[in-house]
Amino acid sequence: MEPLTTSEALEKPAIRIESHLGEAEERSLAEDVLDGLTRPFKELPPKHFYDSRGAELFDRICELPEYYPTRAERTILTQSADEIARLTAAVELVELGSGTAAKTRVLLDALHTAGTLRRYVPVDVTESMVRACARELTGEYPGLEVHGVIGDFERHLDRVPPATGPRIVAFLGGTIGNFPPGSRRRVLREIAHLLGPGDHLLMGTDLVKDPNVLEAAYDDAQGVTAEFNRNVLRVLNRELDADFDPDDFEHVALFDREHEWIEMRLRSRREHTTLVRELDLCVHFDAGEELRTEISAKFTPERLEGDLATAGLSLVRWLTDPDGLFALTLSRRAELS
Ligand code: SAH
Ligand code: AVI
Repeated sequence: MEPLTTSEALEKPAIRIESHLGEAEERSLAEDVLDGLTRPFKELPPKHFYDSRGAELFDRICELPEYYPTRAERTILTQSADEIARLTAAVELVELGSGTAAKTRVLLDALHTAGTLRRYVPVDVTESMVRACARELTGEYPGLEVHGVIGDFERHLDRVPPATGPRIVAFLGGTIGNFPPGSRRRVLREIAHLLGPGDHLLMGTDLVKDPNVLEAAYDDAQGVTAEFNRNVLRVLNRELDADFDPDDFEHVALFDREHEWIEMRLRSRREHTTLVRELDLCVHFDAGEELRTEISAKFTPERLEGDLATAGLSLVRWLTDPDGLFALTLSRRAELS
């Protein structure tokens, strides 16, 4: 059984927020930690980075000179938002992993100007982000309804409300790249099932480029990405009563040329054992042992089209920035086109 849904009308009737994170979410963290930290090669899924501190650190990453994806995607959106609004005639925008919805405003502006926009549906695991973004956007766009879904887009896509007209499902920032190839296929297939005949998926993906540029984007000079990476240990300390010392771990970011993805890891500076009290689990780290915390896949046009096709999606538009750093794709369910 899925956890109980708490649905509440907030201060403004235009806002509805539903939370699907409860005990099950705590269980998911516990299961991921138990599973991931007892493997021969230790690993944790990246969704646990994003408590409110992690979300703030991610926002700071987006402003860093080395982290080009946010700027490149914003450039594409600015160039193409009117065309996207015209092609989709969307009355609603569902956004997966919406965060602060900073770039989303470019799209909302275009849909608002086109006169079609009625509803925005942000879906994110970070509760504070969904609530703040609902408050801000209803203030910024008169008449806009916001139906926020606090949940995990790997488990709660069935909680996205039914469409009220043509819609765009946006999955921006390159977050699809944070899934390894097998899960990526599954997630894309599930997302494709949110699309009806008049709907479009708008997805951002980072492109393969010079490894030096890529590695700098994930290992910035100010050390913000390093703090973001170590933040997952603070989440474990708080949520599972663990006793990690984040300073025991060095931030590592490297481009895996074979798989064409960035890997972020935490490398233990010394041999030590950590206790995760909630799980009654002792975790031993050798000096130099690494824990993988994220992959961030970089795409070629061919690979991306292949992934879309496997999910039953057909490409409508391929959009990129003048430097060819990042891509936005607009696609539809092939069988419904
Ligand atoms: N779309 C924004 C934010 C990207 S950061 C942008 O382009 O800048 C990734 C976002 O996805 C974060 O807000 C994080 O909380 C959310 N997220 C990560 N894994 C998730 C999951 N499994 N379910 C729902 N949200 C998730
Ligand atoms: C959210 N995601 C697409 C970011 C990325 O680039 O893979 C997360 C991130 N990790 C380090 N910096 C940013």
